[in-house]
Amino acid sequence: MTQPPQQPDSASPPTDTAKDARAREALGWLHTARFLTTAAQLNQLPDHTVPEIAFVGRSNAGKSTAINTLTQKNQLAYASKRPGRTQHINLFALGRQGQTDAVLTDLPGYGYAAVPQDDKRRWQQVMANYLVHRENLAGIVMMCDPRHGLKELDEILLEVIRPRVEEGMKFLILLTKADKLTRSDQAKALSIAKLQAGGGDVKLFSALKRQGLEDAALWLRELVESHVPPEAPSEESSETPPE
Ligand SMILES: Nc1nc2c(ncn2[C@@H]2O[C@H](COP(=O)(O)OP(=O)(O)OP(=O)(O)O)[C@@H](O)[C@H]2O)c(=O)[nH]1
Ligand SMILES: [Mg+2]
Repeated sequence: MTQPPQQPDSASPPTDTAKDARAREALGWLHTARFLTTAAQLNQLPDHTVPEIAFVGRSNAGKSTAINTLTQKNQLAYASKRPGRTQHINLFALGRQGQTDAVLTDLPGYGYAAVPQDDKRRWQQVMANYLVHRENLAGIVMMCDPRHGLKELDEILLEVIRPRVEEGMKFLILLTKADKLTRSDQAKALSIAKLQAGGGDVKLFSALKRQGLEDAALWLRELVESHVPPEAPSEESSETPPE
């Protein structure tokens, strides 16, 4: 006897959840990433109002690799086994149909011992100025290798951005290279980092295993969708209006 065609069971959970669809949309949006520009100092940064999201963290933490994985573009940001590879602020535009609706910035890592003291200081200053004063900075993703935990320079950076986070700027700690930890060490690292995050979110991430990819993509997408641009300066004409 032939079986009647199966009716969808309304009690069973949907196979394609709304979250999956949102994550696919977010990853598709990230895949529109293209190189925008590179800046050695702040006055070389483009003047735009779209929300910017900065990837910060110690040298070798995996910032450039995370950007490449999230955008599914292997050569976009320069990743390398040798620490200290990213030496400028690199900006990548996001948005469909050639429109830019957000920008990701890949910042040089800090804490790399082989960099001369003066260069280190100069960069720390540039970075602090960028994080504190960049008006359209809407979010910060701090990459941290959970095998080392948050180090002194990470803590200093958290202090630097604290006033902006208190004003509502979004902040995420991504625990990178999660593939190097066992499940139970991942869980431990997550709870420790949550205690240290001071109001920020914390997520596990592995570029190698693509772990946490969808969650990170959703975080970025939701940040951009909820971003309220800073008020534009009032357009007062220098000419006297007609009487
Ligand atoms: N196992 C593993 N290795 C990773 C992962 N992400 C990055 N790496 C490796 O870590 C090294 C450093 O990665 P980068 O992305 O260049 O690190 P970065 O933070 O951009 O470094 P700087 O530009 O020096 O600040 C590379 O050898 C990557 O292949 C990961 O999720 N898992
Ligand atoms: Mg890099």
